[in-house]
Amino acid sequence: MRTRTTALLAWSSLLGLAQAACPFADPGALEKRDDSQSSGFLDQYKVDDSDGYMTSDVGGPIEDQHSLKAGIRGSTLLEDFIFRQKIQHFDHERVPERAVHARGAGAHGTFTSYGDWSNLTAASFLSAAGKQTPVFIRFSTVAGSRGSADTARDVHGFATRFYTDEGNFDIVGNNIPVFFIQDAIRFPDLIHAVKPRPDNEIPQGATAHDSAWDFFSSQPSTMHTLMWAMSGYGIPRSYRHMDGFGVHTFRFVKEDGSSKLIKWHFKTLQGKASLVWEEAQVLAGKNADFHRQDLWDAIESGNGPSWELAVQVVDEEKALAFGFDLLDPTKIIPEEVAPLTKLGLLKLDRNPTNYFAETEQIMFQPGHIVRGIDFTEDPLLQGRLFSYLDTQLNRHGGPNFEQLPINMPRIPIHNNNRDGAGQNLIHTNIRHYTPNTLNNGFPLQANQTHGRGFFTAPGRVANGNLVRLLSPTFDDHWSQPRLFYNSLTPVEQQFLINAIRFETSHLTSATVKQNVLAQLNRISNDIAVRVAEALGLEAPAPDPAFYHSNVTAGISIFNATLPTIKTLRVGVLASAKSDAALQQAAQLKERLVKEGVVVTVVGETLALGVDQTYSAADATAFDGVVVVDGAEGLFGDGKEARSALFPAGRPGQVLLDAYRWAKPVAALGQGEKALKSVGVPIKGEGVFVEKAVEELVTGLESGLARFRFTDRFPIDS
Ligand code: HDE
Repeated sequence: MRTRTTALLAWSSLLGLAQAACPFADPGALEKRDDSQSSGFLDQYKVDDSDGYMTSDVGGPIEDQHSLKAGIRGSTLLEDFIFRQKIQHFDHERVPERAVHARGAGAHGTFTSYGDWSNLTAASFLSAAGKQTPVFIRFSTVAGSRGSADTARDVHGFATRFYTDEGNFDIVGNNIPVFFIQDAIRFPDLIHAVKPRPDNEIPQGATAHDSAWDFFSSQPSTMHTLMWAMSGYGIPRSYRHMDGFGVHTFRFVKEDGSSKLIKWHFKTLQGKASLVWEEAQVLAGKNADFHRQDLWDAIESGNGPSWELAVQVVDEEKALAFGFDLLDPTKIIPEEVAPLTKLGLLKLDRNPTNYFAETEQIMFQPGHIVRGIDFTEDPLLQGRLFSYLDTQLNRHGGPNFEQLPINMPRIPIHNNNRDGAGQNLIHTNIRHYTPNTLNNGFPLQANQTHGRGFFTAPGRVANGNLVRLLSPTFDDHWSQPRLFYNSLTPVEQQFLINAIRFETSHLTSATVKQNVLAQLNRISNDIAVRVAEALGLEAPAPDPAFYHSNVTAGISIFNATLPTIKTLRVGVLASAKSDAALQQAAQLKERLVKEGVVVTVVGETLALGVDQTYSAADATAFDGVVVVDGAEGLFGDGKEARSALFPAGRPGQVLLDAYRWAKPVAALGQGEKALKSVGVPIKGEGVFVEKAVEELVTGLESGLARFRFTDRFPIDS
């Protein structure tokens, strides 16, 4: 095993050679070190236990299954250093979980630039077509604790680290392009309101309670993000099927110092897809790891997800030109106003080796910025620049967290920061101050012209009277939530209303309910009336001064077809007692697997050819379900349907749930009887009944790409 110190020595010698000529003075010098960026960087830290004897932490071989005692039945001795070391390490295994975004999963990958984007930014990782940069992405939910269910309704974190050849760059974003509040100073209030009650710690990972909606309705800047979270965006089908957003407006800075405002977007190439609410709730109990499992499995099967990294670019002078302030993080820039420029492709292809070392210890910061990218005055972003550093100090317990392998830049670090808890580096420079003459002035100061240093956009100006206020250009909280609502399909609007009905039905405070209706009414009287109906309350009168009929593209999730059905999951409901059924299931599986579909054959027992039993199978595990010829007996009222091998009615439940949750369902031959017996309309959309495998596959493929047949859901009349 190569140690960290050896790796750094290798760097030092590399630098030592170059020092005379000062590597940073040569803009090309860093580029020449691209070999440092191999995805094997972490390998040098891996510990391989595949042979050898167990040792103590300091290297002596030991046996650790019995503690040292005075006599065979006697007390354990304090001198037992083997016992103490083992238990002590165990007692200290946990670090504080993230205050928010505690529940998550991550993976490694690569970003490849589509071109030389020096016309937009001096960022090195965007400087040439084909240039590759290692990345790590961590996806998360916000409110739940580390052990909470993946499918809780929530905003989802989408945090990306680029290990660029000019230092680490993080986009610590979300799957929703806007945020609840406009000034960072209110963040603790938001999180206190959303998290479980302080007395009984209920509910876990859920906003369906008085405090959350009390805050939302008292703080109308939350309305826009709330609309997104109550829609399909709050319950994505997987991390792979969601877009990512940087949320704030940032700046691209060019070599000549000029800058433009930008918004970051990650566009999923898997297509956007969402669960339906009841399914997400069932999943929380059936498989709390649904999203992390999905990401893990997709990568293990060689089908790692991809996104296109894109930006909306806007001239600084236009910061107030669109009827809102670009510094306000509760606003999107509609794509009609500022189209996306696609900068490159990001692909995840490697799962972590160790969850704690990589996913848990990666410490993102919006302040991890590289040359060519700069901040804006967005007061939410400004506050985050403090919070993330502070939180990492708390989680790690000291200032050397950037030295953890997953956090380490892939380039050498030179500065006068020293010592601190967990210092891993052995600094050889005894003149650790600047300016100095005794170390020939090294390390040198790098700026825009010398050493390709980070530079703040020279065009940025800051002055003004000191005020504790928010700009009046941040005042409109209702037009964009309405834009969002107008841009959904009628079924998606119904889903959103149902979600708000679900949440507000949990409220006990009459005042909060009234406040919620008042805020919703400013977005849309339609929403207020429909929510009020479920609450048994009067909706406020319409307030046309707030209403408009604008729409924007790219919001609807359910009206688009997925670009690929690879990795989607199909359950083939068969019977272990019918050879014909198993044969047909095998044929169907072979055919669908060719399309990259993951197929699970379900039977009463784990007979040959059966992957899962009916006692464990569930519609939540499948994107589509097929009943084969010969399995129909399991669905009727006959003896077989009441087998002790599975809970009463389970095969029919799997089929019916798949249908109720709008998934494609299909039957081969006599399997049709199963559909009829559970009440699935044979001629309905997304229901495929065929005699031959090939025809069925054609129908099912189109059904999977369509993903959900939402016309199965009733809409308020
Ligand atoms: Fe965060 N946020 N946040 N946040 N956030 C954290 O940092 C915070 C905000 C986001 O996978 C914490 O390392 C403040 C917006 C993600 O490790 C903490 C404010 C957006 C993650 C923190 C915000 C985010 C975090 C907790 C208001 C989308 C998980 C642990 C000013 C653009 C990153 C940590 C990961 C995590 C503070 C608002 C995204 C406490 C003060 C807006 C994806 O520092």
